Amino acid sequence: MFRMPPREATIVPMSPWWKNAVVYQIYPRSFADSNGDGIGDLAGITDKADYLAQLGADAVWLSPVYTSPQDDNGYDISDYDDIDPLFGTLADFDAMVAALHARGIKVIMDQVLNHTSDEHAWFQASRDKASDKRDWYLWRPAREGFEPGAPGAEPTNWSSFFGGPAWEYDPTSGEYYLHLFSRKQPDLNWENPAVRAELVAMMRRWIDRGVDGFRFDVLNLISKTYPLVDGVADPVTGLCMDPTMVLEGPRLSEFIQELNREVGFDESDLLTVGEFVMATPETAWKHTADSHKELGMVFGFDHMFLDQREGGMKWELAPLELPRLKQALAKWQDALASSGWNTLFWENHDQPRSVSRFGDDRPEFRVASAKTLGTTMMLMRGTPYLYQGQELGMTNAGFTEIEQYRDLEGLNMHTMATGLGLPQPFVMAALAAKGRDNARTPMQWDATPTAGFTTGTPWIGMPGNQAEINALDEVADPDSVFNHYRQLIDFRRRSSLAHEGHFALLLPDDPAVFAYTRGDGGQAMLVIANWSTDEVTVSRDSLPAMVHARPTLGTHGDPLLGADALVLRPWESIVYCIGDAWRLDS
Ligand code: ISL
Ligand code: CA
Repeated sequence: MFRMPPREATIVPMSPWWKNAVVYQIYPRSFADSNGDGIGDLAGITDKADYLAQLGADAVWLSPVYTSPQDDNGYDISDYDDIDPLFGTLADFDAMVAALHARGIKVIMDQVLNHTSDEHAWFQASRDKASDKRDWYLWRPAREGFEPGAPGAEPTNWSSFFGGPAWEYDPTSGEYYLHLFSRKQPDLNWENPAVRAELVAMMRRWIDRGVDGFRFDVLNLISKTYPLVDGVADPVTGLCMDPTMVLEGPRLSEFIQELNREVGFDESDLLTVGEFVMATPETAWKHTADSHKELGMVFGFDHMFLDQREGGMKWELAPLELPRLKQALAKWQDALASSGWNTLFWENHDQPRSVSRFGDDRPEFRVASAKTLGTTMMLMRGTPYLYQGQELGMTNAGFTEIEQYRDLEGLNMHTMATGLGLPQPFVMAALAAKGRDNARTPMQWDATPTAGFTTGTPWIGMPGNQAEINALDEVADPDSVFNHYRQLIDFRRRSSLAHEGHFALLLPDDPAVFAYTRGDGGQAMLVIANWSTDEVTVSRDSLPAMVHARPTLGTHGDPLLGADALVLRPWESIVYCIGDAWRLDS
């Protein structure tokens, strides 16, 4: 009943390669453990290379595996040129790259350039006022009129992203250093050309080692606006919680263009993606339009802010309204329609599991909703990023006790909220819904007690549903979430519409249906998805004529298409195509 493009169908791929790619994000610590210490590692990834090829990943993005005290699970780097012993050695890294390259899978490294670990040799040297590294970080004296180290003496009133002041007092030199994240993540001073040159040289060494691209952590924080001044204080914390104080500084484009040129993004044909805190479609365009010579694409988070109180913190839960989600995504699709490029994602290592957050993880809806989230995302215009386990429909962790959590962001929030006297059930519910640990539970490879992730004790607990959700069973089951993603990836690879077709949102105000077209006229694709647990009826008048066509892909078998209406079952999604480059159903 479904019609996929024939195997031999070839399309002319768009250039550069990463516009056609599907990227699979690996959080190494939680992917596969090869030596039984309970922590995933590089040899574990190498062991799973066939699985990644079977899914159809074109590239993997590895969260940081560099030497690190692991205060923020590797986003605190103490040596950019080596592998943390937790994850293996440089030889293990080379073996992993070789195994992935042998299967046509490229390797994207995470680069944390805004800050280092406080245990990095640069920062250690920088603690000494006389050192030539002093200026590599942002050191400032106490606020005027305040005793250094006294309450309120921080140079500005900024909050760190992880809670508490963004300045740490260093008694030896009597000054403070800036850390927009944890106190073990001091911010580098990008105004200093020696810092920039060192980072460029380091990235070139990784390219020489064979890596194919970079994901840049919090890249829009690297250029600060000087002088550093107070912002409006939040009445509860007394700190300025407004990140716009530190975003998109005046030299941001200049710094990124310099990276592009000096690292050689184009010459080395790199995939480059910047994580942009609170990006707007306009800033995304600014930094990704071809002629601006900055980045391939950016991660924006507009669609990740819709299930929280508007203007509030991510912990302040609010129900998600589908029209707002559709409009948020469509806005990005439109803004980057003619130049610039989008990223497409529902998950990463900082976000809850999409099936629990946007879908419905109850047993009767989990598979259908996970598939429909996949259909909806994978056929928009841009480069899709799948996060490990998303292709299995993995769920949130289901933790109920604070002892089960590992992530410093969640633990800090818990301490702070408890200190403020907020009721425990309220705090625990926020953590259970939004905590970053939801995405960090071990990858579920099989139904055994440790899910085939380790022979030891996993570093973090698991949801306990590996009997129902695991790779071994899903690979074998043609109706699994895994095989739906595999089909979507396969279809996408062979459809020129999926790559290039113009995006248009249909039924923007419909509270349950997510529908859009790609392309126009004689060449078009319709994606129609029921994002609810009810059956919904969509009149044929409101849909393009191509609903006559035989569907290309779907989640529920033959569509329920009547003379006047298409009936969508709970979480059903269907894809129709006419006149795609492979010319079926025309
Ligand atoms: O998670 C977020 C969006 O909901 C933002 O807070 C933001 O994306 C995040 O805090 C920045 O994340 C990146 O840098 C952090 C690190 O902890 C994250 O894991 C990383 O993705 C500091 O390096
Ligand atoms: Ca290990």
